[in-house]
Amino acid sequence: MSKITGAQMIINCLKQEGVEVIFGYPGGKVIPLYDALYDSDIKHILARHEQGAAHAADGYARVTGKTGVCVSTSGPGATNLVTGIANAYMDSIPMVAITGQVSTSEIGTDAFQEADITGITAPITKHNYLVKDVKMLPSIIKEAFYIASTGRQGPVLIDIPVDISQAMVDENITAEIDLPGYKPTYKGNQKQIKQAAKKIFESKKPVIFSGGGVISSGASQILTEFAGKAKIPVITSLLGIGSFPEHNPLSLNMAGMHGTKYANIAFTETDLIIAVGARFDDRVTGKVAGFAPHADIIHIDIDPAEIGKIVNTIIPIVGNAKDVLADLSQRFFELDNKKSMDRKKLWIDFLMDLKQKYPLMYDKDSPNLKPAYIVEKIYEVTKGEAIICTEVGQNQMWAAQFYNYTKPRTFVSSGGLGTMGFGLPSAIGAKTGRPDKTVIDIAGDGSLQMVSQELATAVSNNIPIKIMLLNNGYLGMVRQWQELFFNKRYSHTCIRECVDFVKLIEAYGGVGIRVTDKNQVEKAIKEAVNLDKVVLVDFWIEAEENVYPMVAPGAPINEMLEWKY
Ligand SMILES: Cc1ncc(C[n+]2csc(CCOP(=O)(O)OP(=O)(O)O)c2C)c(N)n1
Repeated sequence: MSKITGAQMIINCLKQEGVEVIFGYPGGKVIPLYDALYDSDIKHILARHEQGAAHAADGYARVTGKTGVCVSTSGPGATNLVTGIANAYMDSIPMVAITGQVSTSEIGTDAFQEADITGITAPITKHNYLVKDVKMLPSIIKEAFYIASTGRQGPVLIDIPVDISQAMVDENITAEIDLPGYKPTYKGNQKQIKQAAKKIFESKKPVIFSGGGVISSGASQILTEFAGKAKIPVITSLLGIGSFPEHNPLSLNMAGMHGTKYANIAFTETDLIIAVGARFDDRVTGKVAGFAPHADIIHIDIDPAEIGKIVNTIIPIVGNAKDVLADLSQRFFELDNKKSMDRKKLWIDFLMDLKQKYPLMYDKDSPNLKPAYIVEKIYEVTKGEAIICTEVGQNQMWAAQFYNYTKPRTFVSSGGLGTMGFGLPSAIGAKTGRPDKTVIDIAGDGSLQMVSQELATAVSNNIPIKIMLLNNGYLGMVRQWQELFFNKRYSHTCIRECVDFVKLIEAYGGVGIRVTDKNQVEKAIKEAVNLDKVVLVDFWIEAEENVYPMVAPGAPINEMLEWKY
């Protein structure tokens, strides 16, 4: 039997998993892997920092539904991946991270560039491996991809000592998956589904709460059909954005700290929440004791650990959102449809009224450059067809509020971890996965500076993303809290005039456009979108603009600070 190196085996295994692109950064302990990559047709995108590689793999996974792959060397390379891995873990994104490690004989000796990355990442991976025998590579890699992409998805790390990559192994050894303790449940319990259908049928004021699990399981279409036919309004979490078309009258948009007033009132008034693939994050519930005081909760989730974790549930259903919704919908429509709708009519009328009464607002007549106006214009110019990635902060909330998302996998944002610097590299990953789409990073000036080196990645790999920088000269979201709750004491949040972003993108070889006037907004967005280049539009927005509505930390979600008319 012919022999190959461990590194060549890794490449063969990745190809077997259908991997077309990996994001990475080389170093001593992965040189053998990079050497094998040299002869392979797997595309490699060289990031400029391992965190960028991890976020790019994450963005790629979010828009394609495939497992994203990132690679780094041992020690500092591996620890630089940590934020990206934690980010993927919190948002349940399928990712395989491959790290180099010092030789097996050196492990535990504080060898040069040694870090115990399996120890470090144990709490932020679904599973991780240290490969000790080259013959184990095929089965470990197969298992890693299987675990990352099934059940509740998430990151898996494979740490590979350099001598394992260099060792010789039979080319044809076969890999078997044997994971007796890991059997995700896809089909929900039929008795509970029947009970849930009856409960929905009887309720007068139901809402569906749709989370990221709806998108990752491919349940958006079934959800949309079910909600539409059963006439049940839909509220999303941040990660659920795109799971239900926002132009549908039944959409109540996003709830929570910066959600719509009508979604938050709906949660407060509802008698039944049907939560699907959503985990009741504190940004949604506000003060848990005051959350949805009149509601019974049906919770559908692939991860049993999520059910009952934050809120009490009367009907728990463990399963895949797509399978469970299909069964639930069938059961529901076996009941008397008309009776159910008559019961819910007042509720729908009430919510439609609220939507009219409390739309998302900003001062449209202001001559100043308003971020909400810019996001609306981005929506108009791209006709709602772009993939929008975001940084973290006010920019993220304006991007969530004022672009109208109609399809799953078009809104890419760091939900659970709230990672500044996620937007630019995730946009690189998203554009790599969906080259046919316009990919835009709606950015803040603080976040962008955390990863601005990735501008080089985009330019040098010809990945023509568009960065729409809402430049307020502040760490805006923190400044907003300081304004509202710390008496305007802006302690270390002013970052004005620290960098000329137009010159910065030009230095990297991209195109920069500065916009200081409202009248230039549309033209600049059009120009950026139509150029086949990396473009950064530096919008000098009104510095102290706030995101409204807002629930103060610790308050119930129906008590919202609002934009003053
Ligand atoms: C890595 C990281 N560090 C700190 C924070 C805390 N934080 C949340 S929002 C924010 C300000 C973001 O500023 P900017 O990127 O300029 O966006 P803006 O809010 O102004 O739109 C900070 C510091 C974070 N979320 N992530």
